[in-house]
Amino acid sequence: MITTTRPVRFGHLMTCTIVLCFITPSIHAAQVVLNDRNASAIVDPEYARMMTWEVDGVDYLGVQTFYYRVGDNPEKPVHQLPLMGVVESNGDFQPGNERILMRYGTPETFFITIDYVLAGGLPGSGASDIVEVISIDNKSDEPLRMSFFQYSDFDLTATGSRDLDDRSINITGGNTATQVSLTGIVVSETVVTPMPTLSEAVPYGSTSDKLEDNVLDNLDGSTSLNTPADHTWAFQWDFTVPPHGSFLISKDKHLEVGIPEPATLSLLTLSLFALTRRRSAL
Ligand SMILES: [Ca+2]
Ligand SMILES: [Ca+2]
Ligand SMILES: [Ca+2]
Repeated sequence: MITTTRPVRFGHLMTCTIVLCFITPSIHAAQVVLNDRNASAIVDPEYARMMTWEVDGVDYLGVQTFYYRVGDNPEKPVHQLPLMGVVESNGDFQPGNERILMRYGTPETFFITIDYVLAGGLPGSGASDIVEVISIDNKSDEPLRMSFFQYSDFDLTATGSRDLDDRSINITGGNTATQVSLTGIVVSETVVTPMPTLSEAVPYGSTSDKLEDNVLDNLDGSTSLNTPADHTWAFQWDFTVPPHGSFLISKDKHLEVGIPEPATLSLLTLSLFALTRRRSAL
């Protein structure tokens, strides 16, 4: 394992600390904590999953993770691919690393790179965002026919109960999932690009079972769930990546506990605007 810490200048604006960690598949990759203002999240590179998303000290996430399928093979968890590297970084004026990149795959076949950026709101505001960009890079000389799956199990409760606190999930426009708790907590996810091929909104267990059973499955196309239960949702993309080409998925998740204050929305908008400018400059 090679670990380096070095300062990097972003023009005249800020100093960014980047921690690079190149990993061989047999080496354990430690969990990473992201922090920004009122929010924190624990990411587990070894299992390609986000395990917690705390806003003002309360965790609302069961798990978010990813699966892939090549051709007509059964879908597999992304973490079964070799973990090629983890990059944590602090690229703003707020304490703590708010960004992590995780890369899986092999240089001879393909890479799947997951890029998370956490944006918190003011303390006590109850609001936070996570921006995700997933890149699938075909490193071979042949077209790569693939399906990619994102699975989310949010538990929107401050009580610790995960059974009946989710009131509804609705997927609208084919690309926006909105989950609401009995107490009015809202988490939403908009796929900026591209439009998913299929979605699924079902009680806990159904989607994870079909994605883990080593048999080819597609999501069922469901878009609504209005019975209180432990809810989950998932998106599926079917696509072909040309030789040495890339496929990019961009998403934003927003968590809202209570009524947003105008100042909170302004801060989040500024954070996301800065992120967009930073990405466009890379
Ligand atoms: Ca920071
Ligand atoms: Ca399956
Ligand atoms: Ca749930």
